[in-house]
Amino acid sequence: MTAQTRHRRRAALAVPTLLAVLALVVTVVRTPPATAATALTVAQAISSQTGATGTVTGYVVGEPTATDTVRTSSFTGDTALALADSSTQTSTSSMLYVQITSSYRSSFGLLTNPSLLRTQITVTGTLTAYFSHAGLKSPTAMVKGATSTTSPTATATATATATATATASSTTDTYYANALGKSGESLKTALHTIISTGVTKLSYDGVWDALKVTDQDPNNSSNVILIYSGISRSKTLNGGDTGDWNREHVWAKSHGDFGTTAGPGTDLHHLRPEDVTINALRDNKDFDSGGTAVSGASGNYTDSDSWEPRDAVKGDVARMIFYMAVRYEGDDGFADLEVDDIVNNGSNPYIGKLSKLLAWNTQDPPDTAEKNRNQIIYSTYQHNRNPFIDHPEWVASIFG
Ligand SMILES: [Ca+2]
Ligand SMILES: [Ca+2]
Ligand SMILES: [Ca+2]
Repeated sequence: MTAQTRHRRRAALAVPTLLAVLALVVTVVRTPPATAATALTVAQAISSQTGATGTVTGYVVGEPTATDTVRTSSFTGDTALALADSSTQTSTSSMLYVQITSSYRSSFGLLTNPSLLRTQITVTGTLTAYFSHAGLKSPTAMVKGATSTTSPTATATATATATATATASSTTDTYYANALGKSGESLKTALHTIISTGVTKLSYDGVWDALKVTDQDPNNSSNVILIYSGISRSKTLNGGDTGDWNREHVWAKSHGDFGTTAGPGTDLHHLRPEDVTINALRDNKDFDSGGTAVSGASGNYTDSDSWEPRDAVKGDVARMIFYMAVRYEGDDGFADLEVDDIVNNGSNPYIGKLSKLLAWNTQDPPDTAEKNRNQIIYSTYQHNRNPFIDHPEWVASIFG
């Protein structure tokens, strides 16, 4: 009965093509040293990590993602860039890592502006370590090109207000810089801010097309994989009839009553394709072990008050639930979603069962497909990440 039209949609992941931009070799004409507003070179900024304010001119040479790692293609975010005195510099020890705060990300983030690579910019901010590396944080001005200002901008003027901020671990990327070293409630608070900043909210219609990309079958680009049943089904069979797949809210809509307006009801981090009939069987049940085998969804079990997903997605489900609890804190017009250790939560803004979800997070760690999905949502759709896919150990710190 399936005479299906196959649309071959190639998921066009915008991988920035790096043309070998041969920068014109320009002799940098340096402003005479006597001029008050001369910007620092990158070398000078690296040797002036005093916590004072400084203005630096340099070439954008990549995106730092760890102390010793600077990406020059396939950028992952808009939160940091690396500057050097030479546009072709590859040694990280000759680079200054610049924090890009939210107001500058749309103009200076490399994910959004890959063509900035190898161009000259001028940045004013605090000369202090970023990522355990020579850096500039909390920029107060970022402009393209070399500055020619004659205003008496302070250059490395010693101030007594240098704040000693903790430096980031070399193993963690810039996206989580403000969460590093924290635990428990303060980690949750920091992550809430990070994953709620600069987010693009999809429409419920937009979710259809996004799921065809985020949940594409790796072995068949015409299909999506259904979360619970694990079945590969044609992308074109999205809809509401028997045999179609539709949009499963892993955090059931009724648990917080958020519906399908832009917000939690359209958040791709917990939306997955599922067969219409199986989706209805899961209904709004909490998660727990046990019950009888679900017909048509091998490895899943259910009873009157709970749903047990198949082993391969137990951890995925847990991390989606934990993401929702951190992302939605009641400060944006929607309910404060939280995890508790019971079933039968009904329409309360809670989902259980915490003890099971903690175990499932450990039992089924993130795999390549789950990480890839997180990256696509970040780079192409919502511009936020599920921290528990990147750092599953944070689950126990916050919820354990
Ligand atoms: Ca049960
Ligand atoms: Ca899994
Ligand atoms: Ca919450």
